Amino acid sequence: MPDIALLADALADAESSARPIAQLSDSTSLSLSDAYDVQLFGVLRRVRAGDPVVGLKLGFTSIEKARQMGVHDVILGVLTASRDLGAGSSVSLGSMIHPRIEPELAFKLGPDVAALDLTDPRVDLLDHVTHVAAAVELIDSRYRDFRFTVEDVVADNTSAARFQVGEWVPFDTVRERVGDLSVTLRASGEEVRSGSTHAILGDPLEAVRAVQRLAVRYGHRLPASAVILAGAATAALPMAAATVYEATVEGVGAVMVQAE
Ligand code: OOG
Repeated sequence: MPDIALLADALADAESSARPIAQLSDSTSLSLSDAYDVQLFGVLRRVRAGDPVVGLKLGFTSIEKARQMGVHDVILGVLTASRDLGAGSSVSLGSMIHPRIEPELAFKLGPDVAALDLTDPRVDLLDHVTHVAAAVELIDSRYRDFRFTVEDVVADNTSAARFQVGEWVPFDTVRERVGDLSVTLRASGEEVRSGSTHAILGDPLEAVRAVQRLAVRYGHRLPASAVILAGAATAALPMAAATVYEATVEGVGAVMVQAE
């Protein structure tokens, strides 16, 4: 049996010191379920230290992204309050190891979702989506060279590092079109990534379904008014200092991050 606490400690230290470590799978045999245990252990410790869970995120929902990383499975990670950059905020790249940025679509769920029984087949999380927004996720693998197995990256909370969500718009106003909206990422004004929400599992509404399915499987809970990051719509972009990044989702909005 792997020592879950020890592995979670190694990842937490790598994150707080911004120094990468070797892949856990180099020295430990980890099942996917062990990896989710390591992830949850790390998250629960943060929660106990006063950093509450505010949402969940998916990884590898984009075919391009999955190809970039050489994996096939959709994975689930946890967003906590301290990783939310907040509106208009800047981020110091020195606090991370080798951050990359991804333009994403975010969903907001209703205040009642914490009480939902996600295992009940009559419960459809999509009925509880209230808003959508353009978002960016900053990912930062705690592993050397940004290389990992699926188990490694799950243990590392799916590389979650920071995120920022733009202005929320009511879900009803975009629901019919949400499956094919253009997504762009600009770096100091220059377009560096472009794609469509179609790249997110063929339809980002599938991401909400995937969150429900994986949350049930791995025992993740949804907080009230949870944010869901549906996963990247394009390949990730390595970040550079002194750069303003702006992600736009057609008909939804835009969100900006200033990297220092
Ligand atoms: C894993 C996280 C990927 C996404 O949107 O696909 C992710 C990684 O590539 O480090 O968040």
